[in-house]
Amino acid sequence: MIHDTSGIRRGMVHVLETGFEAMSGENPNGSPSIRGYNIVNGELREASDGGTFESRNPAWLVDCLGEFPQSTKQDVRDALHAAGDAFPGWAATPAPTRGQIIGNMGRLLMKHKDDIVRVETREIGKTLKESAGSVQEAIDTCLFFQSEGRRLYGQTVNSELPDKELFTYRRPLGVCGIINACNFPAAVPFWKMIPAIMCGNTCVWKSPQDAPLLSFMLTRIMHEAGLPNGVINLVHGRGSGAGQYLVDAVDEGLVNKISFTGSTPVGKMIGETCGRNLVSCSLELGGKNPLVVMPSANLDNAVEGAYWAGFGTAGQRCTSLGNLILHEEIYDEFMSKFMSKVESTRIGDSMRNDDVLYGPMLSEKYAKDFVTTLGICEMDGATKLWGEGIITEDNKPANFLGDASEGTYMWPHVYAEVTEDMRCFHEEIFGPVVTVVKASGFDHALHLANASPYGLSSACYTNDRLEAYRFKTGIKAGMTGINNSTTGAEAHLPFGGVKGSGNGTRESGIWVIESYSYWHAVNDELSGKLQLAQMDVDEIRIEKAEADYSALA
Ligand code: UN1
Repeated sequence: MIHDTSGIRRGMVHVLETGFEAMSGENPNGSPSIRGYNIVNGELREASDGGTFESRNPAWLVDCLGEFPQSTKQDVRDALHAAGDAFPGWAATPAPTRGQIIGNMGRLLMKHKDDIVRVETREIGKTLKESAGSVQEAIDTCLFFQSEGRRLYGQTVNSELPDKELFTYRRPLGVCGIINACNFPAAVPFWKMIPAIMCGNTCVWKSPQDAPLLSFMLTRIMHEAGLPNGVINLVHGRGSGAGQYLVDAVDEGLVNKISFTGSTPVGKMIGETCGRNLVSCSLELGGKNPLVVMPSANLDNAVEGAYWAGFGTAGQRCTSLGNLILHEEIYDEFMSKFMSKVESTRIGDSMRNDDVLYGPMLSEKYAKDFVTTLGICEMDGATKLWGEGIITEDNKPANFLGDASEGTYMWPHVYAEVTEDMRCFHEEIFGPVVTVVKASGFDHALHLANASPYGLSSACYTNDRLEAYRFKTGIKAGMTGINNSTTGAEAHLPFGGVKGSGNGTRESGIWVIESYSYWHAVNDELSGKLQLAQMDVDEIRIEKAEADYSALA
């Protein structure tokens, strides 16, 4: 249970008195309605210097979700010390018990799913349907790892010496620093923290600056599920402050693991810090995910997949479509079907409009960064087929619903005649834009699919089995869809990339356990004497074996 040691009310609704339902309702009066806190050792804490920042609904900027602590270096250190103090007790808790608490979290998430989904949509503007998908991914993760707590197997291994036993055990790493982007604010932190705590680690979670209320709700639910204090500690912050303090603490020896989802440049900086300290890190970074369409493909299906991969979530998934690579034979037919969908895209606030494909950008910052990066396509001289930047009341597509001045909405963008020598072919542009590249044949298409610096997700639409096989074996990527879009990983398959998309670690399923535990090899000598491995081993000589064999003949 979370204890209130804050003593602060300031006329706002107190987070522990607020039902989740109240958190999910919009509040268009412009001022924060909820006071949010860090949660350290099970206590509500404000920033040590009293600093705060606001969280606003990007679909309706007057709707302020609340005010949250702008954590200081000291706050992050306090959280790390709380996680360090909680570690021995949690590591000693039987893994099946840890799993049961995780299962309780999944069941509580199910109970509160509708409210959590509404908060996710309110805080980052994703459609209700997509928020429900993200929350379901967190639930699936809990239910998967509940039973992993009953496995967490080690091995018994035969010794080369008599009267001696060998074993392997999975051991927790210690204190994990968790940093995630806000686009999957329920699924991604749960991908990280649930296996981390299942293995017996404790965590300090720096919430994404654009989803502090949702992160607070999730941490509160984790405690209500029976999590002991100090196992998960939540710190908020806007800008690079709190996240950077967490990474800096690696140099001070306060962190045993960093798990990060975000941009490649930040991932590289974290990797360098961890590397010089020999601290393990999991890095899930950017992507420029290719989707190839070959002449044998079902074109309607391919158009559907490319459209969803490019513009679902307003293109703000790390698995979103980057380069659409079309075989020249189907180029015109594909593009005419694709463009008619793009031009009729329904965009708006999903809380107030049904059936929108996407809502606003995740926040004003994401909108600003998108517009800047989009400039690369223009500078490269790519041919713009559709898209006029920011949607305003005077500049909006036909199917924009609502009042554009209320939020941060973007047109869908399509740039054609993109070639391998252009920057926009290689750089991730996080938002609703697809760059279209023409291929002369399968080998050329595969070459293009491999030509960007990234290797996260990929897809190929074809009904030629040999082509599908050659794509699967020839593509360098962590994930591949055959006749499917680039997005949509499931919670029990390994998620992650190669090349510029990460350092080879994986999230999800049994594979992630490698990232949050180390193998401990133990030998138990029962003979009562010193037996030397390799040296005291009975030698079976070939000459003797040959002699024995000849005797038989
Ligand atoms: C991300 O964008 O960081 O596969 C995660 C997908 C989602 C997860 C995306 N299940 O698109």
